Amino acid sequence: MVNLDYMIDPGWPYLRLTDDVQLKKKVNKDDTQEINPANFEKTEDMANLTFLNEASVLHNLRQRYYSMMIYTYSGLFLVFVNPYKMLPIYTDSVANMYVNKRRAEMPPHLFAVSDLAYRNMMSEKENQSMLITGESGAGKTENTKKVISYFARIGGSPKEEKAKKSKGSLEDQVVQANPAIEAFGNGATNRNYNSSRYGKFIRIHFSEKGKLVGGDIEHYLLEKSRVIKQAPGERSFHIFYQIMSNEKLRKQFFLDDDIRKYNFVSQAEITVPGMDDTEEYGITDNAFDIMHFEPNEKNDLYKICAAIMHMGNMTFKQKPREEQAEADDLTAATTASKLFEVDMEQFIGALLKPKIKVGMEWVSKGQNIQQVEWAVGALAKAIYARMFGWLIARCNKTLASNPQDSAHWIGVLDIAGFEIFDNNSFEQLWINFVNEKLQQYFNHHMFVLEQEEYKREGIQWEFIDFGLDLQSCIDLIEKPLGIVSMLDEECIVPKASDSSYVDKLHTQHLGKHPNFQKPRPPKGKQGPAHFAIVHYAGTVRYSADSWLDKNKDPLNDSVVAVLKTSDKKNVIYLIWEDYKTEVDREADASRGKTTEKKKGKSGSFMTVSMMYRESLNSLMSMLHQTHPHFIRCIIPNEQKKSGVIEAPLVLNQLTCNGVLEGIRICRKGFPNRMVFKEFKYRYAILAADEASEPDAEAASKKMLEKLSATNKLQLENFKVGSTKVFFKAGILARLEEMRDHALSGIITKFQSACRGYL
Ligand code: AOV
Ligand code: MG
Repeated sequence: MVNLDYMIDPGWPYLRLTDDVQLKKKVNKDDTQEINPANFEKTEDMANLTFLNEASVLHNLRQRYYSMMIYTYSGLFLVFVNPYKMLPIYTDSVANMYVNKRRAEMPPHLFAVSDLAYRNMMSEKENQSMLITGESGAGKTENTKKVISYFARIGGSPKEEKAKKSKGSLEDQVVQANPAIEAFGNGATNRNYNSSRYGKFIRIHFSEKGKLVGGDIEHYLLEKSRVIKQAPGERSFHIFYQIMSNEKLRKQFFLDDDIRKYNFVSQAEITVPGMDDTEEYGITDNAFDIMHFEPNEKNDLYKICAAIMHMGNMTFKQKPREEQAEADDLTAATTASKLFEVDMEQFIGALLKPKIKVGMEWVSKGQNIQQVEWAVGALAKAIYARMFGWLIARCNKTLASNPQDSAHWIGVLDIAGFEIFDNNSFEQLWINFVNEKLQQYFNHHMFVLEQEEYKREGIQWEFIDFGLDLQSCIDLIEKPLGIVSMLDEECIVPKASDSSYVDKLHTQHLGKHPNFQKPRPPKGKQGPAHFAIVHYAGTVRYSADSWLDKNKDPLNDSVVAVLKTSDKKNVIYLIWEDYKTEVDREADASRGKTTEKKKGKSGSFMTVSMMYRESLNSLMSMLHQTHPHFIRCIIPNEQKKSGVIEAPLVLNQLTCNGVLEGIRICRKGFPNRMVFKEFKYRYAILAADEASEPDAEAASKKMLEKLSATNKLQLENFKVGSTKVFFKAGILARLEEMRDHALSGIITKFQSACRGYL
């Protein structure tokens, strides 16, 4: 007896059989799905599959992946499965092959979609967007880089060839902004050694003639907690280790040779397999040169990182019998202040006794040791996040195009996909909300296109906007009295807590809103949760612990005021330039200026949610001005191994990334289409007399009449347009079967005729 278990993918009931073994297993009929006819094997576009089901999609992607065909279309989606090995498919010569080609002319490829976007932009005079999503490690960032290089190439002018050699052509800069930003925005996680800890939208601007004229970058949701805390097996942002690999910088910034001395950045890993920090430092530094950063600007960025490392070593102790902390050892604080070019006494004083306004009076507020340590962490994170924002703005300055030159743009969105973890918090709510919105955008876009196609073909068929399917979940999150607004409200209620917030949510929505549920009890490694939201991709359990703090994200204004005493040329000053401390606001008010910073309802500052919402709204309104293209990246296994597909992992992603949702809405209409000519030739054998009519349209109509009159094809299963026939999912397979049957009948007849003749 052969043990067959090892041949079965864990994704049962989707079995994988080896050629020489016939595996028989009893399964429930409901657990099975129909197989497509053989001519659909490894199909390039899964929308053509006549049976559009999960098993077929998985099977098709898997079979193609085994042949390293890593790109596959699924209707409007381009699906990518991470090959985890370098394939020679991104070379200049391959890129050239895709220039000016229609989708059907070449195998599915990222370049095909990129070229389509460029051509659309030129012909429709419309902005374009490429939406690249997927789980961590799926390949979003690598694909983004390839897209940007493709656009830089086709938009680059030959005149720039010379400039290119001399460093710093626009084409180079558009590409080189990435390594500069990645050093500060990426870090090693267990899932991905080069994980982007932020989302980005890069716009490439083109002139009327399609020439590259500039670019700009917007960033979202930087995971700043990584600056002070790393999970086991992970590292902080790459730049810290790059700085530590360079002796000159270590000396200049008073850093010890041993990185383990720096608490903030050495809680877990300090090296990454296959990554040479010295070499990476060279790449980062060179990218800054290409981006035309001044030597003092890039030096300041490194310096701030070093100061943050020193800040992590500041130690405090509790004063005996007092609720007040004091400095323990001042070495680290002295070095950090020196690097920030601020007065150490003021710096430490602001941390220990921040000034706050009580009524009309400014008073010093005592802080205990936990409060001070917390404030140092919050400050380190805020400095890093603001520095990151400044760095991107600085890149944008270099990439800026002359507004008159820019006619259109193509935006590339590289943003984390839907997340369902064992523990889901505020961060996951936002990621999932963004994805819910993006999926709605996709559904709506598909609806519009379908309607247009049906109209063009003169077919009567009323769809309901597929985008509305997601509206109720979106409302639950964003409407007044929704999850986010109630959180914002709770942040200004005195004595409010995470649990008072949860209570209010329950009272408001439990049993009343279909997308709001009591969480199921934790399973396996799951932690406790307070509520669950039914997203399109699945039901997610959320814990509301620390949400009030995460949303308020309080910062010690007094210490910011001290940082703002640094020289106005220093980056540490520049990153705070537009931040209004309470003192600044008071000074502005007395000068009669209204503060620039927007205020919340009660006059408090913007919450984190308010800022996120603003940037999400601006992203969505930009996307709505574009013709979108959707790329879905899939991680095939969790071991970073090439050629291995873990079926449940892939299936789960197909659900979360909307590929199956796309198929679901496809099935509502008539997803398989065939132009009259093709229909006539392929199925002539089923209605030979009718097919003899020379005109393809007339012949097709007659054939269809005959097929439905003989009950071989039901009227509700097809529609006749002005150039093609539309079929419900599964109908083509039936026609194929009939065709096979008819063909084998002919062959049998022919064979017996031959035999008789012999
Ligand atoms: P991500 O952007 O989707 O994750 P990356 O683009 O960083 O993922 O890809 C992760 C790793 O997969 C890369 O470092 C490569 O080793 C490999 N990889 C990705 N694309 C390709 C490709 N086209 N060819 C070969 N290898 C590839 V994250 O930013 O973590 O959400 O947060
Ligand atoms: Mg990434």
